[in-house]
Amino acid sequence: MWHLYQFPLCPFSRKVRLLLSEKGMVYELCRENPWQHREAFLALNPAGRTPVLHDPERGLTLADSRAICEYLEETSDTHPMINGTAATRAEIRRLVALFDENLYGDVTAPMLHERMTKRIVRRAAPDSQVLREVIRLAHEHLYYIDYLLDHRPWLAGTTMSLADLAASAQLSVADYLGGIDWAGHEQAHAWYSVFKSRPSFGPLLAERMEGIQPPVHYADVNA
Ligand SMILES: N[C@@H](CCC(=O)N[C@@H](CS)C(=O)NCC(=O)O)C(=O)O
Repeated sequence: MWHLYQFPLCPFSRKVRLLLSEKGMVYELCRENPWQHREAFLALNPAGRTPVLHDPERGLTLADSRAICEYLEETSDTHPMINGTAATRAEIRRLVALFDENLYGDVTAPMLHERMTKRIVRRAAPDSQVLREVIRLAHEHLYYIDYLLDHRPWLAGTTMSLADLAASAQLSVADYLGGIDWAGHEQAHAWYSVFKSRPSFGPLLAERMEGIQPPVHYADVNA
């Protein structure tokens, strides 16, 4: 069976978890705090980052969420998430890169730093100026998601794809940490609400990072 090394607020692990669940694949969660630089974990992934997907029986180790998702797509026939014409597949990959890099860099990573790393690792208070700027940048990303959804039912086209999983994984972590103000983003909010109701999303919404409580709306599928 696959073992997924992750911690509850890692957005890249969330993307892999959503993909595994949407494909109906069974896996076991292994808690890993990458900031602890555990030797056995570094042996699996010298980059020291989550997620890592490991199959002990086959001695197979996959690291980096995009490499993992591509592997799962190539080796599983169920519920393809990088699908359609070559142009559609290129659009899916463009958006996955945009959400993994820009949405993460502008919003999720600074939120994680201010609200998780500072609290758990450094025992310092968040910087309110940084938090305000992150919420402003989150609005910019949500405007772009609104724009995409004005033109298509799903982010990359007519069907749900890895682009939707990548965006919702980042937004769910930012939302947990109080970085998302959904007001004025009807399209993005309606799309995200559909996601919150999917069976693949339920376990993510139910999980908590110790010492950090999400806002009340976070796990409410009607909010
Ligand atoms: N490009 C990588 C990014 C993974 C990543 O940045 N993971 C973070 C946790 S969300 C991490 O492990 N950071 C620890 C570190 O960079 O030392 C992926 O897609 O898997």
